Amino acid sequence: MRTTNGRQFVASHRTGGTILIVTIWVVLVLAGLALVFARSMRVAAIVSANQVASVEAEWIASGVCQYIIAQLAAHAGDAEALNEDVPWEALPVGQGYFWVLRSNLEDDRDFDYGLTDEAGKINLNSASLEMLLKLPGMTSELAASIIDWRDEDGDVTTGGAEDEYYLLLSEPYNCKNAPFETVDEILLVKGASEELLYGEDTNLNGVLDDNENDGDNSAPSDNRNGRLEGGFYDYVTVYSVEANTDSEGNERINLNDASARTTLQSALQEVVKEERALEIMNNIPISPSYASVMAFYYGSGLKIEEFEQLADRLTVSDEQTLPGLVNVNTASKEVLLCLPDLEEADVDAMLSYRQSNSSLDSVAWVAKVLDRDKATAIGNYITVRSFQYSADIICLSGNGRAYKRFKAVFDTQGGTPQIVYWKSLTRFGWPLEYEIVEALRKGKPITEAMIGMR
Ligand SMILES: [Ca+2]
Ligand SMILES: [Ca+2]
Ligand SMILES: [Ca+2]
Ligand SMILES: [Ca+2]
Repeated sequence: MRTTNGRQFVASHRTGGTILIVTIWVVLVLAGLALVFARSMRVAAIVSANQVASVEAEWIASGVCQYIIAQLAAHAGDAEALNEDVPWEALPVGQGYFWVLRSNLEDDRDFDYGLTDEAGKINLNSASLEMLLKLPGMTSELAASIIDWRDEDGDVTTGGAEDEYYLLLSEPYNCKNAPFETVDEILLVKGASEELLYGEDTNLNGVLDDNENDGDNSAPSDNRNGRLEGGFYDYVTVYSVEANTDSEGNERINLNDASARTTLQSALQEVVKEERALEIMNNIPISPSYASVMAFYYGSGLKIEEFEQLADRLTVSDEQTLPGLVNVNTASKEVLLCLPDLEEADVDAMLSYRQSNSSLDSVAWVAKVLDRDKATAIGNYITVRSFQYSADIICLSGNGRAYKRFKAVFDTQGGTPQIVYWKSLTRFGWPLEYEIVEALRKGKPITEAMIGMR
């Protein structure tokens, strides 16, 4: 019995031990599961918080569009006021913030904010081969291929490409043989690459970031020379176009239309005495064929003060719209250098004249700065008006957890500004100071120092 009892005791003792071990395991497994659930709930909570932040950033973007449309409507055609009178950085929307970033073409250490005037750029659809070739970083292969891409025919420009080239690619497609509809489309053209388009500025912020100045230590590969060699992305557009009317929307006088002679004479008489008007009319051939309004100025013997008052009302074309004219009041140095025959000294003279003179409301001022040959050479490529503006919109949620970045293009022709292009740029990364994101995540405010100079 004793033995049995002893055995029973040992057996029940063993059973108790087994139960205890099983219980411990169950508790351990349950505790583990609880931990796993807690963790996944925490992750889910973070994920949904991030999703909320992401949606918030998305909503800020639609608010920004309304802001831009309102500003464009309030400052119609006045690129200067849009830049100087309107704030574009760290503007609060709800809990979050937005910026409208633009490349600072004069200083690769500092950010610049505001809308970008598309008329201050070279239009891929109307620029000549010579003009394209003068873009920073452009190759002769790509320039020729741009011409072939947009022209209707299948004749290959030297170095260019038509169907024969594109149809032999591993993923073949046709040569477009029609105008560019977006700037990104250029990446389909022979000889084009993101390296040529964006240069060292791979996050498209116009600023030399650490990884853009460390050689091959981190992407992109760069020349580590302390300067940002960007591509030609900031200098090209496909959007610039204006109606061939004067600033008040009236039809212009076509100088090459012999039947418009009487209208021209009356227009002259509004500016000068009748006698002087007749004197000028005598200098105009019966069948005129002026290459540009600028050529008319030099051929007619008008004084520059007289021409200034008339230039906006004149044209040499019977086209309804004039695509791709470069706004000489807003274009960057690099863009002005692409205009026919212009050299650095000419462009510097234009920039300094532009800086010290306001209300340049016709292209006549160019004739005060350039000699006759040069002013005539660029005469048909220039304007002083802008109707299309692009915006690089950065939206950040109030808690700093999510941001969105978009490129948008607005067209103000015909009154209410319209969005004609919208694309996410979020993949290019957070382009501003990282301190901004860190501050918001800690619930601290954004300071001036984070927005301005690096
Ligand atoms: Ca073609
Ligand atoms: Ca950069
Ligand atoms: Ca690098
Ligand atoms: Ca560099």
